[in-house]
Formats: sequence, structure tokens, C-alpha cells
Amino acid sequence: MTLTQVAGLGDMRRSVASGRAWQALIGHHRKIADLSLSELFDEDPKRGERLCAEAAGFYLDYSKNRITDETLTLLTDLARSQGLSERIAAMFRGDTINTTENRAALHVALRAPVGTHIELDGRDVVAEVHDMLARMADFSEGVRTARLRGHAGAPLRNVINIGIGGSDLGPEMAYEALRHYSQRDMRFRFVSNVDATAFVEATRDLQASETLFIVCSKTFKTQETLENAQAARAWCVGQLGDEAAVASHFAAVSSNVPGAIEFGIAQDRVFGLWDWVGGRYSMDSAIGLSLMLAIGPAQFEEMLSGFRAMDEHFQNAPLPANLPVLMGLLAVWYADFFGAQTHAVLPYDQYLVHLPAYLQQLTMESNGKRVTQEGLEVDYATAPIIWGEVGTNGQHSFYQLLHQGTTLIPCDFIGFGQGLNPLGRHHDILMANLIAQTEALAFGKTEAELRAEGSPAALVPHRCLPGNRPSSTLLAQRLTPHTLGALVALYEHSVFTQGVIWNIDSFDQWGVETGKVLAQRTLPELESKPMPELHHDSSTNTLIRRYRALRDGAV
Ligand code: G6Q
Repeated sequence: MTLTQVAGLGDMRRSVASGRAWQALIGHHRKIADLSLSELFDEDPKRGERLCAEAAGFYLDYSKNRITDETLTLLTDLARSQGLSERIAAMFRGDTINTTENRAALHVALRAPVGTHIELDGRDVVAEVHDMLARMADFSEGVRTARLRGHAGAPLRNVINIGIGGSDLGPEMAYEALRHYSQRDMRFRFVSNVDATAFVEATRDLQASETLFIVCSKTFKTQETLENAQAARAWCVGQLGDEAAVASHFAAVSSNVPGAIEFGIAQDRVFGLWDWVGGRYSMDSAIGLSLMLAIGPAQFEEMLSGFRAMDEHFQNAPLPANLPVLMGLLAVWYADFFGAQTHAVLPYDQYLVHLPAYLQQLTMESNGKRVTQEGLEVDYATAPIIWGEVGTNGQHSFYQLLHQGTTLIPCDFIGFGQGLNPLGRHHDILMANLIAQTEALAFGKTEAELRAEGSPAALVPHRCLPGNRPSSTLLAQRLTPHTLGALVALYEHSVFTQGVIWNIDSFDQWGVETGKVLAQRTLPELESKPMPELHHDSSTNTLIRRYRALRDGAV
């Protein structure tokens, strides 16, 4: 079955950019591109109360975006013309929406409630998910309560997650985000890079007798992860003096169960994954085992309930009131009609320090594509570059460019009504900064204001902030497991919405393969003695020679 048949769409071989809805947006953009946010707010004093939406504990203020009511109508027309509602239904049904890898992208099943019926290849997917969650809960409780102990009988107080990409960024981001709720007599670390420093620094102050390694690799074939897992095994066996120790100090999360068992991990400590979970969509699967060890099964379930609440909203809310749809359409609006090449994510919460890195992978690996589902080169921009930093740190570094630079950078601000660590005036100060930044970006500081304030004439152009810099603000009461789940699902579905508009496969990642293959070819050229004949370009050949010389102390 082709995608077109699955989703019941029209002829998707025609570029979305040549369609009526897109063309209408081009005309509309021409009309409103010069309108300022100041004018839009003056015209409609209730704009800030009107252009907002709520779901799953989040309040979204999108009034400080360069849009009118007509923009929203035209963007939702575009979504309809691309069959967004049908594609959402197809994803939740488990259709083969990841066409280039010929599989479903069914991460929504990871948080579906018991009793939901999703069948894939004759198997009850939701029942399998809940069986796995029960196994994870039993294991996590065992370690947390010290029922399960190390080889020499010591409680396992250190957990080191070994994985990379989707098997690292989600668990690390979520652990840090929910650290407040974690078991504080346990330590959690994440080793991803194949740079030995990562492993050595993560283990240098730990005792192997108290350390549990979780090797997370969907394929169990990833070079970096296997190299780090081997180092972990050697470190563990070296300290404990017994190969048999591996059984009590290692667990694995993988869809390649035989690979994990062959590595020496006991079968009952291998937690499975399904091919319909993509790495960057897997933090709420067994890939989140380290998180469950940190916060316990009940709070992990709370997080799943947050994902679920946003899933239900995404499935059921009308497009114009649908948070992920609105955010996805705004991303398309800026990328394709204003030519914005980057998008900043600015969480005003220290616990969300790794959220920008997590969203970089989610967005850029999903939608950094240059051909349509049918393999035709796109004639429009796809994913913007995602970047960001926690507030207020960013304000003292790159916000200068946000306010006065020459590029337009739409921003997402994320904040909470209550901080998790009340301390003096900190939280009000933090949030005053968030709110003030959205105001300064939108309305700037005019030359007239500066003159009225008595600014020296020569400094007026330097001090002037043009404003009209768009932002959206997300607020929730507290950062809890539930709100984290809802926040991640919000971005997952926003990314999906963008992918549907751009008619790309958001669930494959062919672009990262070539580099991996070339590294496999280069490694023997670095290691073998004598140096083999090199057949790369002159730059690559010279770099290989120079590296060998530097390594061997020959220069
Ligand atoms: C994510 C990608 C990628 C993947 C890593 C690790 O969507 O597929 O980041 O997660 O390459 O792969 P393994 O889990 O198979 O080791």
C-alpha cells in the first residue's frame, strides 16, 4: 500500500509549494510581512488573551507571533490540504508511515492505556508494552530497594547508562528534568561519546561493586556503545575479579536480544524494544530504564500519563486549538515564508538544561530532509536548526543577537508557576526575566523612547531594539513527571505536523549512515602497521598521515 492510499490523500507527487494553500500563504505573507507586533496588539487589545490555547497542563501564548487570524486560517487550510488529520489517525493506528524503512512509527503505543487495541502483524502491541513496563518496574524496584544487589552483595547505588543518540539524549534529558523526584542516595551518569574521557570520568570515583551498567542500544551494533560497554565490562571484572560479576552488574535494552545475551547479559536483564520505536522517540520505552530506576515506577507512570494527555489532545482537538498543530504550523510559517533558518528553545528551568539538545535530535534528525516521501527534491525549506539554553544564562550571552542581530529567530519560552526549590525571590526573578524577554523581543525599544529617556543621540541607533521578533510562551504550574511527558509529546507531535506539511519521512535518518561507513573504512587506516596506501582525496589522506604522526610523536 502506498502512503497516498494509506492516508487517503491526493497526488502527493506534486510539490506542496505549488498547491493552492501554499500559494495563498505566499500572497498573504506579502501582505502582512511588514506588519509589526506593536500594530497587531494596538489593533486588537485583547490579542494576548485571545491567541492562546491550553492542553495537558500547558498554556500556550502564541499572540507574540507575526500572524493574523487569516494566517491561522490559511495555515490550517494548508494542514488540511496535506491531510494532517488523516495522517494523525494513520500514526495512531499503526500504519506504515515510516515508508523508507517500511515500518510503523508507533511511539504513541508506548503510553497507550491498558485495554487500547493496537494490533501490528497480528500482535497486541499495547499488551506487550505493559508486560515490558511491568518487568521494568520489578527490576527497578528490586534495585532501588536493594533486593537486587551486586556480585559481592552490596546495594547497587550507581547507575551508568551506556548508549548514544536516541539511546542517550532522551534518558539523560529526562533524568535531569526529573532529578528533583529521584532517589537521592543513588547516582546516575550517562556515557555516550566514544571518547574514553567520558567513560573514565564517569567511573573514576565509583566502586564497581555498587555500580549497575545499562547498555542501551536498539540494534546492539552501535560501535561507540559496544566499545564503551566492553570498557565497562573490563572495569567491572577487573575490580571484582570474576567474569560472573557481569550477570549482576549489567542490564541491556535492545531489540537485538541475542546480541545482548552474547555480550554476557543475563536474559532476564534484557529489556526488549520493538522496531516501530525510533531511537529519538524512545525515552518512554525501556530506553527510559535508567529514569525509572531514578524516579521509580509510579512516577514513570505519571510521566506516561502526561504523554497520553497530550496524545489525546493531538488526536481530538480541532486543528486551530491544537497545541502541537499550532506550534508545528508556526514553525512552517517562519521557516518557509519568513526564511527563518533557526529556532531557539529557551526553558526557564535549570532542570531542563538538556532539553535543547534533546529537541535538536528530535527535530533535526526527523525533519532535516531534502526529498519528499516520493524521493523528489523539495523546493522549500524543511527543518530549521534548533538550539537554545536555559534562562537566564542565555540572556547574558546570545540574546544580544536575538534582539539586535540581522536574522529572524523565532523563540519558544518555557516556564513554570512554581519552582521546585523555593529560595528567596529566585523564582519571581527568573520568571520576570522570561516574561520581560518576550515583551522586549516583540515590542523592542524605539528611537523615540530612547530620545525621551535622554539617550545621547549618537547612541540611539546602537541602543534601539527593532522588536517584531516572534516568540511563543509555554507555561505550566510545575515541572512534574506529568508535565515533562506532556511537553515531550507536544514537541514530538509538532515535529510530526511539520513533517506532514513538508511531505517528508520524519522517522528515518539515512543521512547519518555514510559517516558511519566511512569511519569503519578509516579506522584500519589509522591502526594498521605499516600505513596502508591511502586512496582518499588529498585533504583526507593528509589528515590521516598527520594524525598518525601526532599520535606516534613523529612530529
Ligand atoms: C535515533 C537514531 C539514532 C540512534 C543511535 C543509537 O532516532 O536512530 O540516534 O538512537 O544511533 O542507536 P542504537 O540504539 O541502535 O545503539
